[in-house]
Formats: sequence, structure tokens, C-alpha cells
Amino acid sequence: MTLTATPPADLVDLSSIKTVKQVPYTEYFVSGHRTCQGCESALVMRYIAKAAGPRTIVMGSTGCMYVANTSYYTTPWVVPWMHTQLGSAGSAALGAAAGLKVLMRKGKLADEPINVIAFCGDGGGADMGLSAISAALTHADYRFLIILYDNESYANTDIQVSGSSPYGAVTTFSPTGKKKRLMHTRWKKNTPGALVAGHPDAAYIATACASYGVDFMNKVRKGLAAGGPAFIHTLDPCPKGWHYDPQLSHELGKLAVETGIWSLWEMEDHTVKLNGTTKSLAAGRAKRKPVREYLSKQGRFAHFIDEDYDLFQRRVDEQWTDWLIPGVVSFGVEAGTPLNIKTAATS
Ligand SMILES: Cc1ncc(C[n+]2csc(CCOP(=O)(O)OP(=O)(O)O)c2C)c(N)n1
Ligand code: SF4
Ligand SMILES: [Mg+2]
Repeated sequence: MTLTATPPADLVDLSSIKTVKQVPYTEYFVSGHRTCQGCESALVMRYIAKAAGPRTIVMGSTGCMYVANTSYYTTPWVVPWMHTQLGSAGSAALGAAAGLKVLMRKGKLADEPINVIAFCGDGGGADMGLSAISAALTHADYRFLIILYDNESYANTDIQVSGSSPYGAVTTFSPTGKKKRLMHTRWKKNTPGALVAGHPDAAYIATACASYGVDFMNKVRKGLAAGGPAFIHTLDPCPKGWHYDPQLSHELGKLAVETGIWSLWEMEDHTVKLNGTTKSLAAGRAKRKPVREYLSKQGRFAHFIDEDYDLFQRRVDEQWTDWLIPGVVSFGVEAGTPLNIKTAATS
């Protein structure tokens, strides 16, 4: 028997949200979780669910957003949710999308749009599961969205350093001490830049931050509507791991962008665009704030002295002066190299 169903249009609405007033009222990630007060990753989950709506399957890899969200016998997820192993968000997204496609082709499931979303943390996505995400983004014929929520540590297991932890940050694996002030001296991995540069068949790749909620929800919708593999990387202030008063979460997310440490951009139709504040900074319409304004509000940088702030500032400046696309692609090009730049008139 072939099943058919036409879900009401508002259940699969992936249209652009123009203003806060147009944000859907209904929640699909509700109370019943035990994340820390001020946890921006929990807000990321709420925005994902709100933007995607009820015809959605969510899979999440091990980490705070699995453990704190789904303690025994409780769940904040209104939509179907499944835990997947740490490091396997890419495989889960691709497998679920492929499974749905086959079931629909065989007539065992009504042929209707179902959003497939898999999320992972920075440990599970930028480190351990990077290969699975990379593989998934080469499968142009499947529609799914992978969201990497980046709280810049392996937070759930008590804040261990990850490839996404910022230079100099104190974590349980990189404490500060009298003999060695800075234990973690590697620069943060540019995961979204690596993915956008290396996956020509990806339908949509973007960065976001929950402090810019409408921008983020629209990116979730664009990723789901793009018709192929999509990926979004969010930067999520984490009061416990970053050591700050939870009421500062929103402000820190904004400061990350305003200082140029985190950039907002998206790749759609095989073209990268800078968004919002990042675009204004790159065009010179706004001035980048000093990184000290962001770093000094967090206990994980409390051991910083002037030379540490200076180095951090210099490295961030380089992201704006030396990178091919400010804050996006972590290399420059030799002068005279022809670049295929699309202008508004030709794109
Ligand atoms: C294969 C495997 N190795 C280690 C663990 C232990 N573990 C569970 S959650 C976690 C931290 C994951 O960090 P991240 O992906 O950044 O998510 P967060 O906890 O920060 O939300 C670790 C190491 C595990 N569950 N599975
Ligand atoms: S440790 Fe950080 S990411 Fe984990 S629940 Fe607390 S605030 Fe959220
Ligand atoms: Mg993490």
C-alpha cells in the first residue's frame, strides 16, 4: 500500500523570518532539561526546534545536550529525538536521511518533507566526528542538517580542552600554574572554514550564535530548505566552562562577534556571504571592539597578562587582514592571483 499525506503548510514552513514578531510561538524543546542556568547550547536547541517545526527528527551525539537534556525518564524534546554515539552526528544524519528516502520510495512511509537534524558538540564534531561530518557533506543527494554547538570544551565530562578551545583558556586539562601560566597554546581550529573550503557538494554551510536568534533560526531553515547536505556551526557561551555569571551569556555571544573573534557567514548557492555585524565590520561600517572586552569577562582567561591579550589580539587581527575572506578561510593568496568574485550584478 502506498501511503500519502499532505501535511498542513504551517507544519513544514521553512520561509524566512523577517522580524522577531514572526518567530513561531510554539515550542518543540521545552522544560524538563537540566542544563546550567544561562546555557546557550540549550538555547541553540530551542531555536533549532522552533525554526524546524514539528515534522522533524533530531539526533544528538553524547555531550551536555544529550546528558543534561535527557536524564532518565525526562526529556524536553517534543519532536522525535534519538541519542547517537559521540562522534557520529554525520553518520546519523546521513543514515536517517537515506532511510527515510528508501522507506518513502518503497511506499512504506508517506512521501512528505521530514526534516532530519543531527547535532554534536565541538568534541563530538570538530574533533572526534569530523570525518563522519566530512563524509556526510559529500552526499549531495540526501537532505539533512548537521549542527555543531561549540561550547569550546568537552563540557559534559568536566571541561576538557578540545580542538575548538581558544588559545590560553583554562580547562581541566589546561590549568594555569606558577611555573606555566598558559598550558593550552594552540589556536582554535577553523572547523566551518575547513568544511566550506573542502566540500563543493554541500548545499549550505554557515556559522551562527544564539545571541543573534533570528539570524540563527533563518539559517536553520535555509539549511533544511537547501535540498542537500547542510552544516551550521554555532558558538555557545557556557557559564560553567567559561567561568562567568550566567546573565552574561547573551552579551558574550555578541562580544565574540563584535570583537571579530567569531564571524557570522553563510555559504548558499556555492557563494559565501558575510552576515550582519560581521559584514559591517568587514566593510568598515563598524569598528571591531578590542578582544580584551570579551576575554576579561571570563574566568577561564583570568590569568591573562598584557602579553597574552596582545598575542590574542594580533591573531584575531590576522583573521581580518591576512585571511582570504575575513574570518572565514584561514589562508591568503599571492598578489595577482585571479579571484572569481561574484558581484551583486552577476551573482
Ligand atoms: C567514544 C566516546 N568517548 C568518550 C566518551 C565520554 N564523553 C561523553 S560526553 C563527552 C564530551 C563531549 O564533548 P562535546 O562533544 O564538546 O560536547 P559537550 O559535552 O561539550 O556538550 C565525552 C568525552 C563517550 N561517551 N564516547
Ligand atoms: S556545562 Fe556549559 S554546555 Fe554544559 S549544560 Fe552547563 S552551560 Fe550548558
Ligand atoms: Mg563541547
